[in-house]
Amino acid sequence: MASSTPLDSSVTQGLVAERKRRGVGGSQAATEVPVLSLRRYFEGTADGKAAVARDWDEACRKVGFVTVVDHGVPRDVIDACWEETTSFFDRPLAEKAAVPTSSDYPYGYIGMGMENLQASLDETSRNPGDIKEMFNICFGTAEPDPDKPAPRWPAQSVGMRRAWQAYDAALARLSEALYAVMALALGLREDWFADKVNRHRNVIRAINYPELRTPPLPGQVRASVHTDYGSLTILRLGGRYAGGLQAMGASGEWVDVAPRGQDCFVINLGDLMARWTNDRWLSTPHRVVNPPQALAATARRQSIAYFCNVNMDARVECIPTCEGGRAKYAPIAAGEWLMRKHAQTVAGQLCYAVEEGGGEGGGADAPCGEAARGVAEDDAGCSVSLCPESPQRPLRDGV
Ligand SMILES: O=C(O)CCC(=O)C(=O)O
Repeated sequence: MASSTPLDSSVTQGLVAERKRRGVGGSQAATEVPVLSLRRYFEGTADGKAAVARDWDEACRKVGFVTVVDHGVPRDVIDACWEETTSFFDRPLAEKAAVPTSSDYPYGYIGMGMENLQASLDETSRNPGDIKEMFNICFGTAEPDPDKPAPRWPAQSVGMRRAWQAYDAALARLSEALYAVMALALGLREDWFADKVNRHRNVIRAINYPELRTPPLPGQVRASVHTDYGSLTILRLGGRYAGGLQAMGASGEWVDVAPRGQDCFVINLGDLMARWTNDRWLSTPHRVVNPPQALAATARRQSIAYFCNVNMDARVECIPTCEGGRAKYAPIAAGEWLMRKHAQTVAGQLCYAVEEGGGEGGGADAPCGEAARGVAEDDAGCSVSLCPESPQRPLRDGV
């Protein structure tokens, strides 16, 4: 367990109070994330499926996080995606940033310090941007979905495309199995979610947390406290230092979410699922804290989050078996909810300055100028400067 960092402690307290007000459950005693094998679900017997569904229900009521093993995703598919992702992040910043996230493309590259996840909980948050860079893709499904932008890739990415596509297909299959487990856990028909996710907008988000060669800004962490927005997140963790992910307990205490062995996924629920289930299941606040000082210079970390998002036009309203006499939330359209949350985290304080080949922060084209304080060097020798005190500044490339 770890204590709160100064800048997120007020957010943590606010979250605890707000969750109490909403009557959100959760176990005070949840000191670790349960491990769940999907083997009995895949074996296909009614008893086996029911047992998995029961354990899933308990984990989601008490913790909102579960570590899944025997998940059925082939190891070579995971490894290929993992390695292509590491190679992508090793490329020069200019190549990565050539496919930026933008108002008409909410995927693509998001650079160091450009996202402040805490702002999704508190729009007035002015804490420094998170110390990570990301690349996002949404493949969609075979169903017609004319509004969905086609995936955009960096140059020379044939291997990456192939590996990510295979990963997406395998994780989509895993998510289908998990939706079936969830339906059984909620006392619904096994295929209850099927027509709500047949045009899903699942997103692969690869995240690189580079080695920390200079001290972070006060309160700056790898990923600030947030809840996820969609239905569920399937996370693969690794790198030289895989630690740092923490889930918040009912009293605001932080519990380390340690990956168990090599072949598991950490799964957590998002806000949409909490609403859908009338808070029977938890969308648990979490964060990624910085590595211990002594390890920081070598503590590169990588994660690949698979965000499961339902059909954009799905109407999310209290699932009948979860009503318990009163639906707490008004119905919402899934897509609107998602885009509003996304916009909150990348608007506001975002800017960064880049000098190819190293150098001090605030180069010739640096939007931050002298104000830049946090400087990290990426593997390609670029200096990346974070300037949290320059809100509302336009991003590079007119984003
Ligand atoms: O990298 C991790 O371990 C967690 C990332 C995360 O929580 C997120 O991006 O929503």
